[in-house]
Amino acid sequence: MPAIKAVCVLNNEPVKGTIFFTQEHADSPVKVTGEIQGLEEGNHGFHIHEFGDNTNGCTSAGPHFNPLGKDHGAPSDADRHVGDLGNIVATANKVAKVEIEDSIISLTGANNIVGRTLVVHADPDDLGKGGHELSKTTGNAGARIACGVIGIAKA
Ligand SMILES: [Cu+2]
Ligand SMILES: [Zn+2]
Repeated sequence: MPAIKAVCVLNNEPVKGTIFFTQEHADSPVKVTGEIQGLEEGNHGFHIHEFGDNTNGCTSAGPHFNPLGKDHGAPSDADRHVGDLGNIVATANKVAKVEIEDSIISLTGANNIVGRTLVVHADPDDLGKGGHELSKTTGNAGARIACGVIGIAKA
């Protein structure tokens, strides 16, 4: 069977980019790759939110994709939302190169992220450890500055 592929285009002036998702088999990790431009230098929360709904902009995407009812956390934590992909890092030229491998998200089955929304935040995700009232739900990552629905890509 060929690899499963999905793609998300972000086009939210001034933040733009394309992110690719590839999974060799149903039980393989998902490789998340691509580049996002127009970001302030530093860390930016990077999550899959529950709904593929952008009717009212990124707000309509709802909370982090969390089918198991867990707390927000770091990608490496056992206690995390399925949608918790941590932070991406923009350099001084405002570009973040994304190269993540994650074993919790999937492109098939119960943790399937296809049809949901990828969100980039204004602020760093504190990975559940910031002690803020929002740390355990959103990582206190601030505004949703870019988002796009994840779709099926040509194999
Ligand atoms: Cu988010
Ligand atoms: Zn989360």
